[in-house]
Amino acid sequence: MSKRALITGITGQDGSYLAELLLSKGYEVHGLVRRSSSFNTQRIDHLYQDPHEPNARIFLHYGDLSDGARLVTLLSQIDPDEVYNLAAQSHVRVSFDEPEHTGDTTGIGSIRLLEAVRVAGVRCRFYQASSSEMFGASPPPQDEDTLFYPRSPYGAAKVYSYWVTRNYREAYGLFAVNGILFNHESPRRGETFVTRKITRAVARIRAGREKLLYMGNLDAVRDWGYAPEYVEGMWRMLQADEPKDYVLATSTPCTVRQFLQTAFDHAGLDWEKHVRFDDRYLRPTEVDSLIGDAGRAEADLGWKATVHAPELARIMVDADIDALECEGRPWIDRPSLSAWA
Ligand code: NAP
Ligand code: G4F
Repeated sequence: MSKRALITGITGQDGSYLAELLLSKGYEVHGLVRRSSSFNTQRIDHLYQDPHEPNARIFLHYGDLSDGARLVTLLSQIDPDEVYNLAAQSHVRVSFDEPEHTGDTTGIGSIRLLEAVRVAGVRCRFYQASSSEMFGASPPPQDEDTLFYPRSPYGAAKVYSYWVTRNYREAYGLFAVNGILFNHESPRRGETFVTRKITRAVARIRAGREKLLYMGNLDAVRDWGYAPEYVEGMWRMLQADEPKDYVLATSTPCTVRQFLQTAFDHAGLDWEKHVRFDDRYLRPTEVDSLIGDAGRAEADLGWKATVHAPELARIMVDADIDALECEGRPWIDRPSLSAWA
C-alpha cells in the first residue's frame, strides 16, 4: 500500500517541490488549493493527472486554512499518513500591511488544521512549516535552542504555530514536528521575494526590457539555500523514529548586496548602474541577520545543504533568462518594476 500525504500550500514554491518528491517515492498526494478567479496552479500543472484515470496519484481539493469545517471533512475523507502544513501568507513585508489576515492564516490556520487532525481521529504524522523569522532579533548563529524574538506579524504568527504544534505533540501524543527553515529559493520562488525579484530583473535588464531595479535594505544578511534540498529535509523529519524540531540552513551568510552583485555579474551587468533605493521596500522592523546551524539535522537525519548563495543566484538567473526567452508564457512578461513588495 502506498502512503497518502496531504499538502497544504501545494501551489506554492515548497509545495510544488514536495509534491514532486512524494510522487517520486510512490505516495498518493492530496493538495489543498484555494479557490481563485484565475488559475493559481502554474507550479504544479506539470504534475496534473486526470482524476478519472485509475492510476491517478495526485488529487487537488478546494479548501482554505480559514475554513475549519472544510479541513475536518477533508481529513476524514483523505485519511492521510502524513500532513505537511505549508500554507501561509508567507511574505514578511506584506504581513505589516495585512497583520490580521496573516495572523488568521499563518497562525490560527495551523491550529485549525491540528484540530481537524484530532477531531477527525486521523493517525498521521504532521509537519509544520516554521521559519527562521521566529528568531528575528536574536543574534546568529541560530539553532533549535535559540530564543524567539519575532520582528513582524508574520514572525509572531509563526511562533504561535510553532508552539501549538509542540503542544499537540505533548498533549495528544501526535507525531508533530516543526521544521525551522532558513530562507530557501529556486526558479519557482514568488516574484516579490528579494532573490527572485533580483534574478527576474537581471534577465529583463539583460534583454533590454527594463533599465532600473528599485530595492530596500541591501545590508540584511540571510542564509539562502536551494528549495528542492529543503523539501527532502521536511520528508526526512517525518520518517524519523521520534518527533523532534529541526533547523535546516546552509550556515553561509550572504548580504542582499552580495546576492545582487553575483546575479548581475553572472549576466555580465554592473549592478550599480541599474539598482536604485526606494524606501517602500523597507520594513517597520527589520531582521538584520539570520545564519542557521543545522547540526542536529545533519546528525539525526543525515541532511546537509549543498547549494549555497552564489550557485543559487546563478541557477536562478539562468532560469529567468531561459523563461524570458520562452514563447507562449504570457505571465512571464509582467514587468518586475510593478512588484509590490
Ligand atoms: P509560498 O510560495 O508563498 O506558498 C504559500 C502557499 O500557501 C501557496 O500555495 C498559497 O496558495 C497557500 N495559501 C496561502 N494562504 C492560504 C490559505 N488561507 N489557505 C490555504 N492555502 C493558502 O511559500 P513557500 O516559500 O512555498 O513556503 C512554504 C511554507 O514555508 C510557508 O508556510 C512559509 O511561510 C514557510 N517558510 C518558507 C521559507 C522560505 O524561505 N521559502 C522559509 C521558512 C518558512 P496560493 O498559491 O493560492 O497563493
Ligand atoms: O526575500 P525576502 O522578502 O524574505 P524574508 O523577509 O527573509 O522572508 C522569507 O524568508 C523567511 C525565512 O527566514 C520565510 F519564513 C518567509 O516566508 C520568506 O520566505 O527579504 C529578504 C531580505 C529582507 O531583509 C528585506 O528587507 O531582503 C531585504 N530586501 C531588500 N530589498 C528586500 C528588498 N526584500 C524584498 N522582498 N523586496 C525588496 O525590494
